[in-house]
Amino acid sequence: MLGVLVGFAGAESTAIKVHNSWIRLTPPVVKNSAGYASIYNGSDADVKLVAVKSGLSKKIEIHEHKMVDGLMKMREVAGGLTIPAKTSVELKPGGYHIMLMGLNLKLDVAQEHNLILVFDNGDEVPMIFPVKHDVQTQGMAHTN
Ligand SMILES: [Cu+2]
Repeated sequence: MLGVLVGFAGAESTAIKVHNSWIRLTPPVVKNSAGYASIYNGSDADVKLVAVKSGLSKKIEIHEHKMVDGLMKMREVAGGLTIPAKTSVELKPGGYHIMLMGLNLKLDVAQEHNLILVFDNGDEVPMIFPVKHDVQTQGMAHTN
C-alpha cells in the first residue's frame, strides 16, 4: 500500500536533508563540472536520488567513480543513488557526484546555483550550491 501523505510543498515535508553542497570550479574551457553534497535520509525507508534539475547545464547525471581494470572511470549510477534509511551518503570528489554536462554559463566562485534533487519517493529538495575551488587536498596542506 502506498502512503498518501505526500504533496506538501513546504520544506518541512521531506525527511531528506542536504548539507555541504558545492559545485567544483572548472576552467572556462571545460564545459562540464560536478556538484557535491551530503544527503541524509531521516525517513524509515530507503530512497533513491534519481535526478537533479537545474538550468545550469544541458544534461545532468548522477555519477560514480569506479576502478575498472586499474583505471579510475566514472559512469552513471544505474537506477539512481540509494540513500539508505537513517543514513547519510556523501557525494565528494573521487566518489559519487552530480555530473553537470554542457554548462550553460561560465562558472565563477561568486556564484550560487539552485539545484533540485529529485527522489524516487516523489520528494524534490531544492538546494543552493555555491561554486568553490576544489578543496579536497586542504587537509593535507602543511607548511615547511
Ligand atoms: Cu561524472
